[in-house]
Amino acid sequence: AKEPVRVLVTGAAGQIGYALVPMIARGVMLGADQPVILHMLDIPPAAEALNGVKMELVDAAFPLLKGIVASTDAAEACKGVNVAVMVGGFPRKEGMERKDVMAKNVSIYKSQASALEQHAAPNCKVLVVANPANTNALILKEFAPSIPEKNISCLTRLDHNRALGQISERLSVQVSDVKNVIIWGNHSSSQYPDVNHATVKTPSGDKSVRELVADDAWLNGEFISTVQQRGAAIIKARKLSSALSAASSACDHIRDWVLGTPEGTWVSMGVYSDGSYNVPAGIIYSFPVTCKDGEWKIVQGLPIDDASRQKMDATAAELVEEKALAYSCLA
Ligand code: NAX
Repeated sequence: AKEPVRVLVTGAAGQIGYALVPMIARGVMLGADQPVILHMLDIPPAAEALNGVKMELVDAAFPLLKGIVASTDAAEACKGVNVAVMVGGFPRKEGMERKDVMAKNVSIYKSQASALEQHAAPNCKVLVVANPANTNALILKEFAPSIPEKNISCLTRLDHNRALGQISERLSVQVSDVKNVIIWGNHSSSQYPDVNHATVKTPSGDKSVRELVADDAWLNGEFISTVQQRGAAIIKARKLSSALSAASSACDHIRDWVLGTPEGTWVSMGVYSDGSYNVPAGIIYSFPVTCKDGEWKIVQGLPIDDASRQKMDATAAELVEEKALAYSCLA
């Protein structure tokens, strides 16, 4: 039998946490034959709610779930974790300045970086979900210097999956037959959902999404804005932000990272930029990646047209500015 993998979920008493922990306990993240021990962290005001989630996990009698650690102490929660999904953070509240929200999250991610660095298992893989996701991941990287930068990522897979969903709806094809969209940049409305390399599987082979849709105005306009604004549309409809789709996409992100992407398929991950595609180095930027043996690699050599270049640069500029804002909060 396989050794259990320890998976940390921070903000586990929140909305996404509530959707995510049962998925992990059912094997959606790491596979149906992989036992897990769930580590859940939240803050003291949420301790009682966290205990309620723990009770429900016990009640659900998940065969793969070999243990539960529920704690409001970061050191205890991080002990020996192999995978860390960072969902906890400080949300923007009405009337708050961007800088104030940034300052709160910078301080959370700085201290949780240290907790992970000191207590997580060697080679722990980290996924930051909490917003501002790219910049929280960058702060985590900066303050956990002994965690290799390749082990720190942020979630743009939800945006990637939203793009697949829109193409599938538009063409009335199975979402599983659509692949190789790209989310470039920030997990914010400046992101660039790129379909220029995306394809659909058809009986006569893979066909380009651009050719099949045959409506550049839609692909360059409404498609992009729908994906960029989808989070706001969900809030408007549900009066709550995306949770089940965020949780499911977080599972997709970790599963593909650990178990590998299928041959010929890439996914989008926010990773530490090495300057590929002339994206500034030193920011966490979403790129197309393939994964093998637990490691991601940026897909190289894709042709980039002028319109794409501009959008990729604009979202990079926003991340450079967020980085400066985050650093100003540290000063
Ligand atoms: P909730 O407010 O329901 O839950 C957040 C939880 O985090 C709460 O239980 C809170 O007590 C806890 N928390 C706060 N500070 C903490 C700390 N220092 N340590 C541990 N836990 C802490 O928010 P939810 O809807 O679950 O969203 C969580 C985060 O995901 C938000 O930042 C949200 O903006 C972000 N999202 C990111 C997405 C992405 O694709 N990257 C999409 C969905 C979501 O909007």
